[in-house]
Amino acid sequence: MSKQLYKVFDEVEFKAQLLVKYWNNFYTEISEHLPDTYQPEMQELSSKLDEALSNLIDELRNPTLTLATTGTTSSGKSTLVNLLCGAEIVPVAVSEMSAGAVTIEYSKEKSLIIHETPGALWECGEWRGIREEKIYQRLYEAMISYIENREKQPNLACPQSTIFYPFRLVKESKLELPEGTRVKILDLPGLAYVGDRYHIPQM
Ligand SMILES: Nc1nc2c(ncn2[C@@H]2O[C@H](COP(=O)(O)OP(=O)(O)O)[C@@H](O)[C@H]2O)c(=O)[nH]1
Ligand SMILES: [Mg+2]
Repeated sequence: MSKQLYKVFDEVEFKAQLLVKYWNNFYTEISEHLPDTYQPEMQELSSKLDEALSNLIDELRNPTLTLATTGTTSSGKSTLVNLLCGAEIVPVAVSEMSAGAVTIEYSKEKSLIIHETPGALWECGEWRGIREEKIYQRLYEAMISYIENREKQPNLACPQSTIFYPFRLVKESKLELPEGTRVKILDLPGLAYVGDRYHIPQM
């Protein structure tokens, strides 16, 4: 499977390199006939194409596999994410708990980033080498603070966090992902739907 995938990726990369080569040839040729005033625009086009090519090559060599949770509030999304991580790092609760998206990216080193968001009343920042309990605690505090204040402060944006963690899904799996694949798990907040009498958020 991963060999076939590599072949497709190699072909796409080859075609993209070819396109850049055609452009460069065309650019050299047309430059001789165009007045100097066109040069800055042509150079800008060239550098944008180079940038797009390097982004494409980066994505092809390090593709991202993203797993995201979806479901009603309190349906067990965060519990499942913790199971896949092999640690209690995202807050779990009987009532509505998850507020804002938590992205967990596979990494050998552990760290937590709580991003600066409009009106944030909780501590934002980056903590490297952070322990599991501290990750849980910081996320818990941010989420509770958001849930308690969102009515009073209508411009309050929900917390956005990224955890870097050596999670079980990759460490102990036999997924045989292509080398260089980035793996992300997204723990998304659920929404109580109309008629769902069991999962009504506590306002
Ligand atoms: N009985 C039972 N309870 C569960 C299960 N999964 C999660 N829970 C509980 O359901 C509640 C909500 O779980 P949580 O993962 O926070 O749900 P989320 O809102 O979808 O993220 C928590 O009290 C969990 O302990 C399960 O498989 N069985
Ligand atoms: Mg949750």
